[in-house]
Amino acid sequence: MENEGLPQSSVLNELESRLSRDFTHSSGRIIGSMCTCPHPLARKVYTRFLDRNLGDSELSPALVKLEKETIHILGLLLSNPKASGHIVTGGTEANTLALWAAKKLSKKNHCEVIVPASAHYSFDKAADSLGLKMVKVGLNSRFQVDVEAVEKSVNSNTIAIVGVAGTTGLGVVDPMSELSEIAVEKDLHLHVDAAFGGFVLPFLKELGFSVPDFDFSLPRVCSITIDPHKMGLAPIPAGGILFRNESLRKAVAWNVSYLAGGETEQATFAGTRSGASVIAVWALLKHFGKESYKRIVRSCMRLTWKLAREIQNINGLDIVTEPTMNIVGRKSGIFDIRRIAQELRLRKWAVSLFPNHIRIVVMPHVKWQHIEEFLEDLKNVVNELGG
Ligand code: 0PR
Repeated sequence: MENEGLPQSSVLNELESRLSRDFTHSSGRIIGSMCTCPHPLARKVYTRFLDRNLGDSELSPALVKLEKETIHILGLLLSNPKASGHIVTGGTEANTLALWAAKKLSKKNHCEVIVPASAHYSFDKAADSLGLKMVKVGLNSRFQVDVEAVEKSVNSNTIAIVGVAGTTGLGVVDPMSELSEIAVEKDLHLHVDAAFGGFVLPFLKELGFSVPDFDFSLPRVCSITIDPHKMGLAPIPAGGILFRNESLRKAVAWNVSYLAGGETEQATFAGTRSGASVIAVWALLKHFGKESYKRIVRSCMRLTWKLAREIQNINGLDIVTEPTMNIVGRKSGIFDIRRIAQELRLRKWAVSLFPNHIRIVVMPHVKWQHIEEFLEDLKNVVNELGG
């Protein structure tokens, strides 16, 4: 640290110039990420209420009420007006809280959790930190978890099953109603990771597409992750954990007695936590209503289908599977997919590389003009590699 600080203007100038070299969502070049430009209203309320801390919740009863209303709206979206939960730092915290609750309520000594091979790496972190054994189960030909293998993996140590509604790699939805049947039969906690799909599937359904049941409408779905900072257009950090009822949430609640606002209860990993995040999510839910989210999902899906069709028209390339949501997996039986990704990155496209495919996520900041420019570069790369 310098002895004497710099003037604000020189700090700002330095930041502008250094950070301008990084990728931005608004450029349309980030096409492999699940984040997007936060909506202007969310930016406005976020900065306006930046000082609010939900960690000392008794200082802000109005804010606590706003969080409850936010969870109630999300609960209604996921077929459960009685859902209880919190806006947290992201999908990682939400998934970890869900498994923590399952572990605490199970009272078993050696806990195992059954997780699809396609699940996000946050479950590896959760299992490692909570001391759970993770049992990874393979996928069927449609990249969904193999339900029979899940059933066979259940044993006396199993405490929970995880299903994903919108996998990180391909946006696939696991056969949740079958997982629910197993969870009912074996008396297990079923956690649904809809970190991405939570803000897509309900609106796709309203748009008239056939969407499998994945939410609290299914028995034994005990918790759901749904992240506003993905398709909800909220500023980072804003994840969501919803429990089926208050007693599940209470399983991870901690009493803190000495705070400025008085005694409080925290059921999140973070102590001090952003009230501004909650306020921004509340503002967006109120401002957008279902209709605006439907419009956003519809326009992302239109571009996704167009992109999927165009990829199939390029010699040597194919899609991994028909897109369920606004994620396209691109593979090649001829070219080394790593080389393609490398060449695209040299052309300043931020694509995401999985072991066997390149993932494109058509977020709201991605417009058709970006997709066209991208396809042009992709064709050039394939021509060059094809030689
Ligand atoms: N569950 C699923 C299904 C996810 O896809 C993700 C993250 C998580 C949980 C964890 O969420 P948090 O990252 O909020 O803790 N999915 C994105 C991914 O791994 C996160 C991301 C977003 C990564 C933007 C990069 C990026 O530029 O791809």
